[in-house]
This record gives sequence, C-alpha cells and structure tokens, in this order.
Amino acid sequence: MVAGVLAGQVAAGARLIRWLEDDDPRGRVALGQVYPHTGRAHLVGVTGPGGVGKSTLVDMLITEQRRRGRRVGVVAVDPSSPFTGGAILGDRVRMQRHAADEGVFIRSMGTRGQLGGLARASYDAMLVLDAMGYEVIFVETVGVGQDEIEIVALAHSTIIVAAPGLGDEIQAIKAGLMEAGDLFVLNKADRDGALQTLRQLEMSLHLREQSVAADAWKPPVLQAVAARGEGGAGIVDVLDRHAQFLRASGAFAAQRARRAHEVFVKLLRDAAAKKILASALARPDAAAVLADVAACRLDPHAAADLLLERIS
Ligand SMILES: Nc1nc2c(ncn2[C@@H]2O[C@H](COP(=O)(O)OP(=O)(O)OP(=O)(O)O)[C@@H](O)[C@H]2O)c(=O)[nH]1
Ligand SMILES: [Mg+2]
Repeated sequence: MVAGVLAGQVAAGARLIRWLEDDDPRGRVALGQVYPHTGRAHLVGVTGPGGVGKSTLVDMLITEQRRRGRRVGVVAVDPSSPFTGGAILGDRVRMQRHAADEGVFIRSMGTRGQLGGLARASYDAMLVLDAMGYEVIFVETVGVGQDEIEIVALAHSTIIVAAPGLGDEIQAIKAGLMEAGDLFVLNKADRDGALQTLRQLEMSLHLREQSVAADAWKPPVLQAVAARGEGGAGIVDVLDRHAQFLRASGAFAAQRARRAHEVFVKLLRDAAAKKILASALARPDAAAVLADVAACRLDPHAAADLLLERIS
C-alpha cells in the first residue's frame, strides 16, 4: 500500500487516510514509511464564514491549477456537521466536475465526534496527499473559530474568503483570522455592497500593515465571482508569488519544521496524559482515594497530587 500511495494511487491514499482517521495501527506504520516523501506540496488553507463561496472558489482554483499543469489535492473539513452532513455533501457536489480528473483528489472530513482530533486528521490527510505527489493541496474549513485557526496554521498560505454584506462576519474575521490571512478574497463580487465590503477589508488590512516590518508579506485583497469562474488566475498568481516569497526567505521549510514540532508536542502530550492516567487509575489505592474525594475527606487537587506522587 505504501508503494501505491507513493505512486499516487487514489485507492491506496484513501485507505491510508481512513486508517489514520480510525487510529488503525497499520496507518502509523505506513505513515512512517511515506513521511520521508512529504514536504514538497504547497499547502493552501481556505477559510471564512459559512456560505461565502469557499467550495465554489476552491473548485475554480482547481481548474486554474490544472490549467497550469499541477496535480491538486483538497481536504474539505467541516467541524459542525456529521460525516454525512449537508455541507460535505455540498462540497462533493460543487467539486464534482473534477471527480473524473486523475490529477485531482478531494477528501472530505467530518468530526466523527472528536473535535480536537480534526486538526490532526487534516494534518495526516495533507501528509498523505503530499506523499502522493499532489503539488498544491487546498484545505477548506468553515467558520472563524479556534479550530479553524488551528487547521489553517498547518498551511503555508491562507486565503480568507469574505462576501458582500456580511458586516458581522467581517468583524469576526477581524477578531480571529485577520492575522492569519496571506490573501483576502472578496467573493460574490457580483453582489450589491461588494465595493463597501472591499473597502472595509482593505481598511482593516491597512491598520495591520502599519505594525509589521517593511520586508514582510503584504496580503493583497482580490475580488472574485467564483460561481462564474472569474478571478481564479489572479488568485493563483498571488499564491505562486507567496510560495516564492516563503521559499526565498526560508519560511517554506521553517514552517514545515514548526508544524511538525507542534504536532509532535501535541501527540506526545496526549499520549503521556493517557499513559499517566491509566497507571494512576490502575493503582490498588485509586478507588479509596476517589472514595475520599466523593466523601469530601480529600479535595480533588490533593487527590490528583497524591496519585501522581505514588506512580512517579
Ligand atoms: N452570486 C454569487 N453566488 C456565489 C458565488 N460563489 C458561490 N456562490 C453561491 O454561494 C452559495 C454557497 O457556495 P459554497 O461554495 O458552498 O460556499 P461555502 O463557503 O463553501 O459554504 P460552506 O462550506 O457551507 O461554508 C452557493 O449557492 C454558490 O452557488 C459568486 O461569486 N456569486
Ligand atoms: Mg464549503
């Protein structure tokens, strides 16, 4: 199967992603073997409020990337809906016309209950797509919350998508994601109020620019009408420019190292906590300590200290 993944076979890649999602031990072994073949892809996060046209935009960007001869992977993440939910179905339908194209692989991910695991599952899926040889990988997430920021932080370049007339959402973007954006796209530029929203975006970016170094990347604001396939070439031009900028400054590789380090620490923390918890609760005196807590003879802090002391 590892050979299949490295040869870019869709069935092999899909199976490995499923194993990793399910925490199947075979997934770990295979990941260890494909990992040395990762690190080549340009990872692009696409996020913004619900319904602004992210999937339609990604669909358009796939077309443009294919026109430039690149193989494209997509990870569509939806933390809010169950695995078979509407939005994910929507993504599939919206990007359906690429389904027959061997140069495109689209994978949707839902939470299946564990919200914290979504960033990790997305990371794993990106690694697999990277190893499969997709040169550009889009990661679409819905919303502007902490989980999205975490997922977007996995990418090299982040596109924040907005739409006209979304005053409140623009505020939310400002609060949470403005910092993370490398490129802002005002989609649905065919709608009323486009110019006003564009100015709002430019103004908040201008404020941000005043506080960064002169040689820093200045995030452009572009317009698009994704539903009509308008604006794709300009967006991909900027993405290419940003990748070049990151490579020239060494940030492309540095970001990979930082990302790997963050994931490593998170995994180590989870594993360590699980192990310690299991041995603490397995102690013969654990039940008595818990009973003391329940009977108000011992406070929970002291109980935790006690059990930890005894296992170390
Ligand atoms: N007028 C107009 N409508 C658009 C445009 N782009 C997308 N839409 C429509 O907006 C709706 C939402 O599009 P999606 O691409 O699903 O939006 P999304 O941001 O991926 O949605 P979620 O993933 O549910 O957050 C669809 O009905 C699209 O046809 C555009 O440029 N102009
Ligand atoms: Mg979508």
